[in-house]
Order: sequence, then structure tokens, then C-alpha cells
Amino acid sequence: MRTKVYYHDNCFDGLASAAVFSNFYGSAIRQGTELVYEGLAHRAGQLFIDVQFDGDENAIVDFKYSSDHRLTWWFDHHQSAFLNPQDEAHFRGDMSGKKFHDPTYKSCTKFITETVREKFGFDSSRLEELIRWADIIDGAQFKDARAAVELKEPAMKLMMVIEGIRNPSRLHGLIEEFQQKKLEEIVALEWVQEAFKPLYERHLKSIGIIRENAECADGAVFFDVSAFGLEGYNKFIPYYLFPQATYCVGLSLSSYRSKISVGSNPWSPRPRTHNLAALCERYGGGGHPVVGAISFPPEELPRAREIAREIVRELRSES
Ligand SMILES: [Mn+2]
Repeated sequence: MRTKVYYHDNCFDGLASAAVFSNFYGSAIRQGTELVYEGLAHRAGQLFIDVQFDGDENAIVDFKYSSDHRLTWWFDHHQSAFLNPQDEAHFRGDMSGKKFHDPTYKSCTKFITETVREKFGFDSSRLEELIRWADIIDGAQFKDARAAVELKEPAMKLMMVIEGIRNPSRLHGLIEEFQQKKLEEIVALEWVQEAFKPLYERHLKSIGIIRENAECADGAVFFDVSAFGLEGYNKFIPYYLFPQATYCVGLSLSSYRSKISVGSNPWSPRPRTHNLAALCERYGGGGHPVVGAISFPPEELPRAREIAREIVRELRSES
């Protein structure tokens, strides 16, 4: 018996969701099953084209819905959870009682915790620390931009490692560690310390690059770091540098995509008035009301740049 758990790759909430789901599944649904993990990433084009769903059961957590009949469990909290209306109709017609969506949750981890408690009477409280931090991190519920950027807490250091490493077996190992150890103990692991050091140096460097390539006007920061190979950076840096900003639009480039990131400042002096998921959906992207993204093939960087500028203009205009 082999169960596949697909999770949102390189995302603290994605890995924490996989841990909480696995702890539930391995205790309450099927003991002694082999759990096999695989990360899923957003990109342009067909999302599930090389996903095999080759477990005896297949679960997706913290990622978009698939109408593939081999998918047996699904939990997501993203507003843009469906690739198309047919998938949404497929989900609405599902009678399995094992597929769940609630965009009001700040983290998928907490959504899974409360759903399995309510529907299956399962208590995940032994993973309380992990669940609490997933909700803080995915919901951007830090007390200020400094707490989000200066990374003092063990969970924040792990967030950086999870977002920064490109080694699936390390990430899958973390999903296991999350079920066994305290966050402080995981951070102390030698390989985590080794992975953290260069990432932290890069983090400090990225603060400088963003500072030098950002312009803030009319409540919105725009920065283009596509020339710097900055794949992934702490998304709160712009608000650490520009506390007066309400929104931020960033353009970056990696080997597999050009990406527009659209965010809102959780500590903004002015309220957010745009729904960023809806805004990104217009251009083929998605996300939450407070944060969204749009992916393009890497060679479409010029078009991505044009759209990024269009979005900045819209966010800067009075609405
Ligand atoms: Mn999430």
C-alpha cells in the first residue's frame, strides 16, 4: 500500500499541510501505509501534465484541484483553486467526502487540522507549534515587517530553507521531521544549518538588490529583478524598505518561468482596496485577495514586464 501526497512545493504551508495530513492519514485512515511525497509548482500551461497520481491513494494539499479520477483526497484554501469551471463543477459534484475547499482560511495547514477534527474526530494538537506557525507565515500575521524579514524565530529560518532549497529529498525529509520534532530541533540539524547559511547571505544581498531596483509611488512599489537571477526572495522585503506602500508588484525570472508577484502590505497605513486574486486571474494567474502571482514562460519576459507595469498603473490609480 502506497499513498502519494502532493503538496505545494517550496512553501512552508505546503510542507506543513503535508505533515498534518500525513499524521492524520497514517494514524486515523491507514496505519503502516508508505507515504510518498511530491511537490507541485505553479507554472504556465498544463499544470498536471506530468503528474502521475500513481499511488493507491493520491492526495493534494495546498494546491489546485485536479478532476483526475485517481485523486482521492484534496484540501486547499486558495481562492483560485480551480483551473476552469469544469473542474469546479467536478468538485461540487464530488460525493467522496474527502475533498475540501475553504478560501477563508489563512493557511491550508489549519484548514486540514480543523476539517479532520470536525469530519473525522482527529486531534492534531501534538503538531500545534507547526500549525500555529504555518498560519502565521501563510497568513502573513507577523507583528511587523522586521519580524518577517529579520528571521529570528526557528519557523522563519525553516521558511527560508524550505523556499530556498531545490532538493526534493530534503524537503520530503522535513515533512517527516515536522511530525517528529520541535521546530527548534529541526533548525539545529546540521544540514539545515548548512543550507541556511548561504540562503541567509543571499537574503541579505537580495534586500540590497530590491532596494536598488525598486521605485515607490502613490502607494505602490514596483521592482524588476529579472536581470539578477533572484529566484525567490522574502516577499516582505518591499514593505520593510517602503513601510508607506500599500501594494507591491515584482518581476523576476528563473529557468522555468517569468513571474509577476503582486502583494499587499500587511502593515499598510492605508487599507487594501483591490482583490489581487481577481486582478491576477485576469492575466491567467491567481492567488488570494491579499497576494497573487502570474507565471509566464521564461521567454515571455517582455510581455510579463508590460503586464507588470499595467498592474502597477492600476494599483496606483485611485479606486
Ligand atoms: Mn497555503
